[in-house]
Amino acid sequence: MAHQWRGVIREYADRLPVTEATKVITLGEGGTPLVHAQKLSELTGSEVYLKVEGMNPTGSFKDRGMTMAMTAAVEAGAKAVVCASTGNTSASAAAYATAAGLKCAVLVPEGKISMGKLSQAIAHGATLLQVDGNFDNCLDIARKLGESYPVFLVNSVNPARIQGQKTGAFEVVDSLGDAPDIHVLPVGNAGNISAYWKGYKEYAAPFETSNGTLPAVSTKTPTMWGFQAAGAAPFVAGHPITEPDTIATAIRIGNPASWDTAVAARDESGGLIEAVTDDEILDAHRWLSSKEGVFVEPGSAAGVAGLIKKHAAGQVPSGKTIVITVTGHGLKDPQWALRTEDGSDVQPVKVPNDVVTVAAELGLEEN
Ligand code: AN7
Repeated sequence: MAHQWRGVIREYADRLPVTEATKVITLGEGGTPLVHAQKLSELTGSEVYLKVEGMNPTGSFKDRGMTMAMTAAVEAGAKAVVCASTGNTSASAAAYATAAGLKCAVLVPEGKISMGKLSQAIAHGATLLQVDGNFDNCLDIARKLGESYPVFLVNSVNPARIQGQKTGAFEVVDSLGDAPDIHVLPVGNAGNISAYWKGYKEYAAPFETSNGTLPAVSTKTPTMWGFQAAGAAPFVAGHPITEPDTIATAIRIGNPASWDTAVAARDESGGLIEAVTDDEILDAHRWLSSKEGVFVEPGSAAGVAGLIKKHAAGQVPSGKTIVITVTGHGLKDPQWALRTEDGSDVQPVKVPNDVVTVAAELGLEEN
């Protein structure tokens, strides 16, 4: 009988801090496609797969963590939740708060979040405040609200978020039959690289549950490769960046909350966190849409940009299995597809309502 996916909490309940009695808040997140990237595989000589997280209910990987955070908020008896966001967290929080029947407040940097994400938060009825500051300033305020006011913080500094997001690694292993050799992803606030590493480590060792010990699922853990936008690359600088700047607004973050766990993921896995320029990000964005058939938002293309850059430097091994998490949907921020490589706007060709002219415009000759 066909299996109906039940969302990440029910699918992976024995590996998450929930019980049978937990009232689960879910929109059916997870179970996203692992797509074989044909052209990236040809380029590198490795088998490259894309974990397409734009297929989550609100169009980004944030839903994996938000189902856990909102479930925890309800369990704690919260009436309202708050988050800071570059856009995707606010979209996800607003949707899951609606499902939970909770009030939701979101703090976003003024003018620096995409229209798609803004409209999601509004559509789901969140109170959206545009702060005169960047994401890091928003997160400071959100943390203080969570500490001193009756609102529940659902940013990834809440450990429930990381618990939910680790299921991305479980799904990759469940799809491939083992862990990949390299896992690549964009890095912003650094929750996701921390969560994947946690998931991979848990799957590679026996796991203690309240009902006994689960055997290891994978034989190994991957090397973690993270990529930041060059103008917002604190891990590359080795210190926070006060004025982060990149067109990839999702990852325009200068002071990542999950600093230590991200550094641990990098170092324990023998991996790296490097930077890619905005031009490299936009080239990778175009590569994914025009060569692989996968439409992502610019920030999501940072991992692919990193792989292409490392390949050009002769640093990508062949004959390996490489997974890249592409974190959010292209429809979140569609304007970037409407620019040509020289930066001008794409102008759709206008034609009269006439088949002969349309055929001529398409270069077709009548049979
Ligand atoms: C598409 O929504 O931080 O390194 O507030 O939206 O786990 O932060 C989003 C981050 C990558 C970086 N790709 O992940 C927010 C927010 C997309 C994102 C990241 C984000 P982390």
